[in-house]
Amino acid sequence: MKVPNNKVIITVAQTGALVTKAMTPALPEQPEEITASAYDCYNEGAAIIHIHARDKEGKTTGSADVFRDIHEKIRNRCNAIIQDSTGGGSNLTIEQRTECLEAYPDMASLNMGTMVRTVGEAAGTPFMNTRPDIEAFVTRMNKFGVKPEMEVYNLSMFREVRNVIEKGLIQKPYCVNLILGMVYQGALETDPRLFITYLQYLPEDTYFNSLGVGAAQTYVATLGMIFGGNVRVGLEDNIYYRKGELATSNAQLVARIVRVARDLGKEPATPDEARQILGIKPPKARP
Ligand code: KMH
Ligand code: ZN
Repeated sequence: MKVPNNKVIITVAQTGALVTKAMTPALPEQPEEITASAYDCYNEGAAIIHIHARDKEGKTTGSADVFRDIHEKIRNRCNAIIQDSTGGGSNLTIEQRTECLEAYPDMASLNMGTMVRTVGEAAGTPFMNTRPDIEAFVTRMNKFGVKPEMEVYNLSMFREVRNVIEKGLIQKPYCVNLILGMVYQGALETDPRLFITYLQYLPEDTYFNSLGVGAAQTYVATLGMIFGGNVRVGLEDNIYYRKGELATSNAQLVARIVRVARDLGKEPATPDEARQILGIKPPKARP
């Protein structure tokens, strides 16, 4: 499904689980840093903030209290849509990965299959998302009124997308994030032919997001916009502005994709417009 009125919904993934301050000092880790960066990104045109939380030492945490703190701080500054990660990090159990839902985000990531990490500290560990896990995650999201964004890393994961739709576990319009380039975690490589193949497997009534990891970030986002989709950028997926030059902030990456969007004749959707397009209730309607 194409986003209406030549709009594009921009998600910024600011922190992630794998990037560290040693890799880039621009990484926001603590609630104050995440909030300040989110506000800058909102001002540049991001409508959705994808959130991973860290503890005081910078390690990935699933703590609902930390997520609650981040949500409150961001909601005090702006009305951006808050999307929590339930992917977590390799140190978190399945239960810990859904704790963030108790902090009532607007959306949450729903990873659509199991992969084995192949490089880095966590090499050899599985990123577990079995069918029963996925069904349990989405059931919990439904309980808290949280809209899932389905994270698809390869074509076999569409089987799980179909499964949650067929079982009525997920409501229209569906959101699917098409991921290319995270090869160490099972994603297809960055190749436009694979992106076009992805598009052919999307179920009806689905808005798609386009996510390229590493150097492919701007390229995949641009490709996605050409096909009428939404985009995700940010330091979680790519820490460079260009080859050999670190990005100075998440907002810098958002600003660049807004420029590309405008050159393609598109305007970034505001959070209210994005809520309307994706069928997400305003935060005031939440408990
Ligand atoms: N790391 C991204 C490629 C999640 O947090 O649950 C996908 C992601 C998933 O952001
Ligand atoms: Zn994430």
